[in-house]
Amino acid sequence: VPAPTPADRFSFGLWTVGWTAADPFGSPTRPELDVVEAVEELAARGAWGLTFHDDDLFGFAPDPAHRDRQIARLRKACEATGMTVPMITTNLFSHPVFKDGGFTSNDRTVRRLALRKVLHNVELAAELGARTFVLWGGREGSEFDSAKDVRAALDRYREAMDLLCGHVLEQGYDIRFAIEPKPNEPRGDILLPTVGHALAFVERLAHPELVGVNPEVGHEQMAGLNMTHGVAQALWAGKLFHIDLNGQRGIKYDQDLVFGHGDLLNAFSLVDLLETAGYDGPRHFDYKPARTEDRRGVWDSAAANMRTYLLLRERAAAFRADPEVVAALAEAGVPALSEPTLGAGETAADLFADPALDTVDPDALGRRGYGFVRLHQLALEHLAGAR
Ligand code: GLT
Ligand code: MN
Ligand code: MN
Ligand code: MN
Repeated sequence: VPAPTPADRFSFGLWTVGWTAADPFGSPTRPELDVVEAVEELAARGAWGLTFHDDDLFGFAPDPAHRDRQIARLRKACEATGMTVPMITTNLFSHPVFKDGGFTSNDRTVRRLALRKVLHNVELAAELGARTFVLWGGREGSEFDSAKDVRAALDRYREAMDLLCGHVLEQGYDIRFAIEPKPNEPRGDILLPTVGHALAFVERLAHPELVGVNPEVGHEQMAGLNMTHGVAQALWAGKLFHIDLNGQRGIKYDQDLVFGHGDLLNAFSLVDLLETAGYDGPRHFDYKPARTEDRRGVWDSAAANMRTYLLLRERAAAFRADPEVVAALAEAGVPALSEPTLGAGETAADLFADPALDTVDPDALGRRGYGFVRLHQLALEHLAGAR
């Protein structure tokens, strides 16, 4: 497996390697990580980009001198290492003011504050040349059905998105927004809980072309969904603007494991999809180094994300190139699904009148085997290095 290089477009959130591992049950197990060290250590391991929330870099409501200093230090570290800032985002979830949400808080003043906080960071994204702006609405939701008018909340969410898009268009910024779905945690129920909900929401906006999705492996899997299917639908809709790669084991709290350390077969099919569908955006890791890890464990786990991706990329390419796999795919009818069901110009009347369909024996067709299990075993054997 080759070593990661910037051409692989691997990026990390400052909040990932920088997580001090405080959880709801315990205090931090690691010291704060400085942004310059994060850039240097990631660059040394072949990463391409660093992403961050406003609060990660300079805190909530920073004094302007501190904010400027932190931005300057980040810029300098990027210049020295060749690292980039491909995406930034805003924290609308940590401060108590956002406990009932940002864009969709029941309190109008909170909503106005949230919008202005995001606008400030959109300006910063433009300054730093970040082309994607992620919005994870972790606090947009409720625990109690009676406490949130969901239709009004969606009106306010749309109002916020329309303002942000209008601002970007007015200013001529080269920035697109990516909504990150999550079903729950920290709220009991979060609005836009899955890729599908987010895609449907985007179509109701004033500038749908500026808004896509940022699916996260673990978040789809927390909803019991197939990440590869969600990403495929986002690609189909032209809406995969960004992606959060990590690992999750089943329907439970958000684990943010290293990519591949959860559902490995689904990670395999996801890499296969990204690499064959022509996705050319960032491969962004949104994981948390386990609470048990010291500083060395942080960098080992960062490297593990990239190595796993490259390993899966290699295994997926071998799978595609194997003649037995090609034959099994054909037997399974996978390529045949790309053929349109109707002939050119065929109408419902033509279908009614098609004599070939009159002689088809549905019982015989129903006895056809598809060989899906053999095909999947071939995938597993490639994944396991047995072929
Ligand atoms: C937070 C969340 C992540 C989001 C980040 C972007 S913040 O850590 O759990 O999934 O991607 O806001
Ligand atoms: Mn997560
Ligand atoms: Mn998370
Ligand atoms: Mn994420």
